[in-house]
Amino acid sequence: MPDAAVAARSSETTNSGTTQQVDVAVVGAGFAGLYLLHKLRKAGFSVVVIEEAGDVGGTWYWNRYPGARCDIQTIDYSYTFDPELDRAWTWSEKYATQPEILRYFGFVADRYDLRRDIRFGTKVKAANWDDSSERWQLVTDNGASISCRHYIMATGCLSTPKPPEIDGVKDFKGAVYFTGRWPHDGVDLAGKRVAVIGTGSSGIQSIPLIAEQAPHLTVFQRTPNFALPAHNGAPPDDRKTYFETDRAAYREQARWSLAGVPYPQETAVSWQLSDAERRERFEKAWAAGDLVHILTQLWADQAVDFDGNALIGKLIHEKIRAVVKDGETAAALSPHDHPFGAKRPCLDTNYYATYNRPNVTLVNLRQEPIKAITASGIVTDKRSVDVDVIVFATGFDAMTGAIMAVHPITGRAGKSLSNVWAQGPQTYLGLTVAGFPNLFMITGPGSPSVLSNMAVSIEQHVDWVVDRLAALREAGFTTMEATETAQAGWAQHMADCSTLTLHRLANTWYTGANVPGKVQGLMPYTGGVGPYRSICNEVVGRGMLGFRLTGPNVAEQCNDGEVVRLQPDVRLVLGMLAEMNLPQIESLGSQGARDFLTEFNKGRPAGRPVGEVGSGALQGADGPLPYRLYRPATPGPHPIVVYFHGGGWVLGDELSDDPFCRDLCRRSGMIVVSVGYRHAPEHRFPAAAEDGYAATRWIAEHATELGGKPGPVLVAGWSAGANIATVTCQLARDRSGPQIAGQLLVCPVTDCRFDRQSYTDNAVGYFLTRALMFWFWDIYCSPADRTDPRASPLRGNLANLPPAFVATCEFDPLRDEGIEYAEALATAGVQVEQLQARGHIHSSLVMVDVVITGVSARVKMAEALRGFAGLPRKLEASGEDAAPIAVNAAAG
Ligand code: N01
Repeated sequence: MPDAAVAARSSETTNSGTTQQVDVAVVGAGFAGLYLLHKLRKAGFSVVVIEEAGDVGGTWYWNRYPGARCDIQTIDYSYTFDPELDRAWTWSEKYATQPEILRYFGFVADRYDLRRDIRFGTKVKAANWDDSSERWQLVTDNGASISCRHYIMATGCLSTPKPPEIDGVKDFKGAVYFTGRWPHDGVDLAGKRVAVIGTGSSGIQSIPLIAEQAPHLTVFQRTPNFALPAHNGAPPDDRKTYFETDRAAYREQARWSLAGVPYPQETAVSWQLSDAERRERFEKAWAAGDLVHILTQLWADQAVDFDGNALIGKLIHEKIRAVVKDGETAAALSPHDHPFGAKRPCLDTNYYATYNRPNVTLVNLRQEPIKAITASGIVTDKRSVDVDVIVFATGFDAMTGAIMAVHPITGRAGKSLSNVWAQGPQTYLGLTVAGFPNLFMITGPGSPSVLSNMAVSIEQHVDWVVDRLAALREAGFTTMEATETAQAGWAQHMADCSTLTLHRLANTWYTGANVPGKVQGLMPYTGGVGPYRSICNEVVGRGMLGFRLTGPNVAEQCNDGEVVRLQPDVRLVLGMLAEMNLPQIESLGSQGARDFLTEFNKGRPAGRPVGEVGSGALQGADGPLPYRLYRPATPGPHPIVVYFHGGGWVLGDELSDDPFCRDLCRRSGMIVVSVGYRHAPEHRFPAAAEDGYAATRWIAEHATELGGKPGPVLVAGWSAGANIATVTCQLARDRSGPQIAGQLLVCPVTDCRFDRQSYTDNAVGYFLTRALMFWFWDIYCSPADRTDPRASPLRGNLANLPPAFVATCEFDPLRDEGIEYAEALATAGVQVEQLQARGHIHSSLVMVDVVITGVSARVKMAEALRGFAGLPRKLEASGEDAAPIAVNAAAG
């Protein structure tokens, strides 16, 4: 239906008695509500929008404080659903002011004649699901109640200001304002002594302007926040040119990006760049004045690695010191308690310079908490500040507040949403809640929402929901409800995603930590906009996976299950590999496969620095073998780990697991010697096994020369390398040495049988395939030899072997033989620790700095090695282990 026709089409809304009957009711006439109304009408639904405010605009209707602007460039902060609308509006600035944004919403409302279906000045007081009519019944505070088939919350994420939580506010005789509810006719601050409490985005945007108007401003800061200059002005040329050259491509790239803004994925990691290169990147980002740029484009590990992130914090501290003249004030303004980006950074105009003004005072509440507000001002532990005006820029009960605080919502069997969410929000896709049929949330908790360009996320949600409603109607279904299984799976996926980022290290409104008593947990989805979109599409592609659909004249449909079981980064890696359309390795021949592996490894991030890397030759079973040695930066001598790389006894060399060897060396604080053992088909069974044993013996005998600790060594390996490592332990026991203190086996090959369940479940699709394992075995070992314990160690004598740590991965053909081996070792009386890595594939744990969710497993492996060597299991506490400090410990 063309847009013009939509605008002209009359609403099908009818009033029956005092109840307004509609297909869909929407709460909120902001960014999401307006598009919902338009799209639902276009799909032929009757709709009413309920809006508390007097006009459209949502958050932009309420947040009118001085300096309010968007912090995503307006070129990106726009509707894209109608190319004609996109062309019809041109923003005047890179970051539009609140009045201009509000004008934009008015323009959109007029263009599609939206206001006629919006009930302004109206609040929903209660929403109850009625099972018999399969409709939501809404009670309002103004006019008719509403009966609707579907109920959609387009209430925004930051719409419920949180109370001040400071004693004495009511006693204050002056004026009190909240940035989130700023008076529409403005506030005259001339001649007024003003206090601002709060230094989040609202405080940081308003403080410079308030300081220009008021004779004196006192800022009460509890937590300093990172702020960077917006450099507002005309939209930047590079962006504008790309946009105007190919608007469709620009918008599409944004839709599939991580943050909803068309930036590529950065690939260079911080330790690959020199100090000068990092500084250059940082200065460019600082000059760009773009939050998404600085949050994503510095280096690949900035948001996922504590050390990579800390580099940015230091550079920003320098900037603050360069601007703020008073050293103590500069120090107080410099954030030290959270990683950059873990709390939302702010875009500012003259924020830090404002503290050089003689009429501005900063009060550091970490040193002098607020005791109370009195009739004349604010009293801290150390002083009393008399003011005429207090501005609370203290933030919002974010994400859940916007849904729960609005009104009671009662779903199936009288369940209240507040009770269901008592321990934190539970949703499927951030869009729906089990037990609440036909209830939808736009940018709800569990969706990318506030960690993305909201414009892009809102459009995706609205499109997905309205398309589903239309498809439901088409198929004769009247209800749609998430299942408990799907919802629990989403919670697990959310938790997996959150381990990828550093958000867990900050107390923020993202986690609910800003509201005393609120259950804490990361609420937005951290997996990224593009991946989220592909998951939503997958739900539809797999027959509405995780939803129960019912209707009066159709059979119930329920494809129950979890949409994502893989770890999020593993899913991304597999997606990228699928896009590369790689050849089947076994089709390349052994040399071709080796060349392929060499090329493939060039694309992975460089391994992290260790104290020293050396190489040399050692004595194998039948001549010299190359080795690579990784030495920790700490003073030695260190215990030695003899490492065997993966590659099915056919591929790889002493360099091919370089990042993993470096990681083991750094985390364990031990020397790692990676052995270049001989490969099939040139050297078939038992060459690799015998080389493994000989190399271990040689290394143990030459430990002192290698700078290692004399005495028992440790062995480790991945895949076929783990097979060699454990075979070496059996041979060392049977051949009187060398002494081995422990074995680390990562996804080991332990047996030649292919009939275990994991070979069937994971035959294809997870990089190591069943066909590839067949090929490796065929090249390495004749069928007659395969039952030899030097090929299939599971068939050997397992008694009196060194203690073992066995790691297996859920989506690996080798999973079950690894688990069986660990169990058999334990039965034989060997001390064994097992780690079954959920959601991982065969190569996950060695893909250091690509599969970040493998970190906890890598930590455990290193700890196990240290335990085997008789060292304390933990090397040292890293900043990552530190818990964020409690922000709400004391009022103020
Ligand atoms: O709120 P905030 P906001 N005593 O929660 C402090 C979006 N936004 O309105 O950090 C003393 O960030 C609190 O201290 P602490 C944007 O996404 C966008 O500024 O809890 N202080 C903090 O300093 C943003 O992130 C724009 O220790 C108290 C401040 O108040 C989100 O909205 C503009 C306190 C609250 O900061 C929220 O921003 C504005 C107490 N009792 C907002 N309670 C754009 O540019 C709280 N604080 C688009």
